[in-house]
Amino acid sequence: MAAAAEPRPFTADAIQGLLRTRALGRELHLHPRLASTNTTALALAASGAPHGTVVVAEEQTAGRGRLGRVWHSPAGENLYCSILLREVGSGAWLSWLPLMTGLAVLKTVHAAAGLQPSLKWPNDVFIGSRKIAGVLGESAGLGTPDAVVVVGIGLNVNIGRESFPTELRAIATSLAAEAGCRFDRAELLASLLLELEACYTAVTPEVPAALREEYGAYCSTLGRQVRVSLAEDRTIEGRAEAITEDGALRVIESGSGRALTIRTGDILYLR
Ligand code: BT5
Repeated sequence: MAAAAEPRPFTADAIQGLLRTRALGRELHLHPRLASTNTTALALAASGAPHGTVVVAEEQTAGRGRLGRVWHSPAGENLYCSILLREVGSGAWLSWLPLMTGLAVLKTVHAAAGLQPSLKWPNDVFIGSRKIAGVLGESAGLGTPDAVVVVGIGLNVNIGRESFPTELRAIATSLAAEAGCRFDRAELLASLLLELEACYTAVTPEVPAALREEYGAYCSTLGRQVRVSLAEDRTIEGRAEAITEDGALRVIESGSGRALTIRTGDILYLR
């Protein structure tokens, strides 16, 4: 469906003309260049922007990953967007939000290009052993009536594999690199927002078992031998066994056989 040279310009009007969502993207800001769409979305949240506001940039000069890492964000080729959510649940809703976001990105990539992506817990989207998309969730005022969550998504769309910087060339990919053709970013973003809205609505107020199972079916982490980097340079190794009801990863530690519940950590696949 979206596998064509960009037939339409990537503008706010073009994106909104394709939208079929209730709230997501009804207010949409598209900038030629931003430091980080997450930063701009958090600032908009502080000045009262409504639920569902979407911030998009053609280029990011300080695109952020987790833990201070950098998200490579060159101009004109990819999607960098942040979604501001005010209809924020608590507990399991919050902890499943990043996982559901990864699932929505995976479904969008699959529908657009017929590719078979997988999820690396909690929310990285991979094609084979290469990362095609990442998610960064940030929040403000949780537990207050002004609670807001900003979900940032970086999806590599039309960037050629040779255009990645050397350190990413072997570990990153894009829709175009995998499918051999260019994609219409306006159409992709409209599809992504619809998929996200469906996922977010489905997990309110509880995360349905069917969605948890669907996530598990796509999650390449389960059953793997992994090394988990935790806070303060601590690591553990074991077998990733399950996703818990609140979205954490259960790992059976090698040697001790203890069941550990990982809520935040970096996962390395050992085999
Ligand atoms: C992530 O971090 O995967 C979250 C990335 C979120 C980016 C979006 S773009 C819109 C919004 N605004 C922002 O400022 N951020 C969000 P993490 O799991 O920490 O992965 C970062 C690592 O992925 C880096 O250290 C690189 O190894 C790799 N990486 C960086 N840029 C990449 C890219 N474009 N494609 C694939 N891998 C990349």
